Amino acid sequence: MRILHTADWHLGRVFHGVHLTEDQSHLLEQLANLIKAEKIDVMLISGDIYDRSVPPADAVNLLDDFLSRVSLDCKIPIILIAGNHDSPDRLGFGYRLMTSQGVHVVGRLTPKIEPIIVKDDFGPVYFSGLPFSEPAIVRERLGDKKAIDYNTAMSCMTKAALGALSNTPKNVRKVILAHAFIAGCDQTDSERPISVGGTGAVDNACFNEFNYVALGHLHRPQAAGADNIRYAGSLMKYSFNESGHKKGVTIVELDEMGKASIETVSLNPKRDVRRIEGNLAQVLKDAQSEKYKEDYFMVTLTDDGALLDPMSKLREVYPNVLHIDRPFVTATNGLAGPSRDYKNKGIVELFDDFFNQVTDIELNEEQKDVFSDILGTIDLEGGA
Ligand SMILES: [Mn+2]
Repeated sequence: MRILHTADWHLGRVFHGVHLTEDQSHLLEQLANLIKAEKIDVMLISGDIYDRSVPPADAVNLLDDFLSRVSLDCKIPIILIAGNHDSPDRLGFGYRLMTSQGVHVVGRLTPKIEPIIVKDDFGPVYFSGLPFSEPAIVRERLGDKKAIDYNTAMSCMTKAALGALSNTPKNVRKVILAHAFIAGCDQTDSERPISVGGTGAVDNACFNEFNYVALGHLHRPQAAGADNIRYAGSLMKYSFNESGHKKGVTIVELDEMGKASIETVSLNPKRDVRRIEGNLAQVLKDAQSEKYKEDYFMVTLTDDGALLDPMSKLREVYPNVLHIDRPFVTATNGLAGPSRDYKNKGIVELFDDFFNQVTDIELNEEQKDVFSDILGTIDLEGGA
């Protein structure tokens, strides 16, 4: 059986003020073609389908178009679960109706975790979908008091999923979808922490009985302690710290014995997310040979002096510069006030103190002279 595993689409995401729906649509178009070309038998989406609990209409339309197209054209089952960004109830709207079309949406955690059965030439494969659920929800819905944190909550859910399979032969093939932070895995800047004030970490031992574990939540594609327990990673880069990631989807070939072979396939974004560094003049000059001008850029400017409207200058060559970082100009908030003896200091000395605070650089004698000269041309008393 050929399983396509993807996660963390975050449809409707806004990145530094830019709506990403067009970029996401471009990637889903490739994904739909890939499903056909790779003869995929079942598709899994492991949570964070939307970026917010109330997604914008464009994002809802995009998901609607994609699910309809893949379900009607390719006629393969699709299984999706809610992540910590999704509203379980809104995502789950109409799920009983869609199930008959092969689109299985698991929004809310239900007391019985019904498996979804997909057959191949070797027999059935049982898929269990665990929607993201806080420990209190797990205690309430599954009636299991042992769910006191995210780790024990996940154990309760996997136990319930296995319980629902108790009438099947012991070596039947099993796949599970979950949205969680597995201890020891790499985080990025674009995930919302699962738990406030705790780690929210889950031990992967609770997945031992499953042939493949399709995880969502972490945005870097990675194995979670074993080859068959994986994060597919996010659909695209959602922070500048992910500029070095290779985003895509995972294709899992599940053999007769339930052994999972993994292949990762990259997707080509409409606009990539890049970081460049240099002084303003150099960055503008290098832009002549830059092939990817339309990409989303973060520019780290190494200049230490004042720059007149660097954003406009950069956007003339890179229209999608979204963020400028000035590491050699320290933030102007949180300035320490003037020192105690400021009344005994001259204006040049006071400026030197201020300049030192915002740039970490001491004025040299030549700069002090220039400052004094300019000062001489200004009427500081404000007299008539
Ligand atoms: Mn996510």
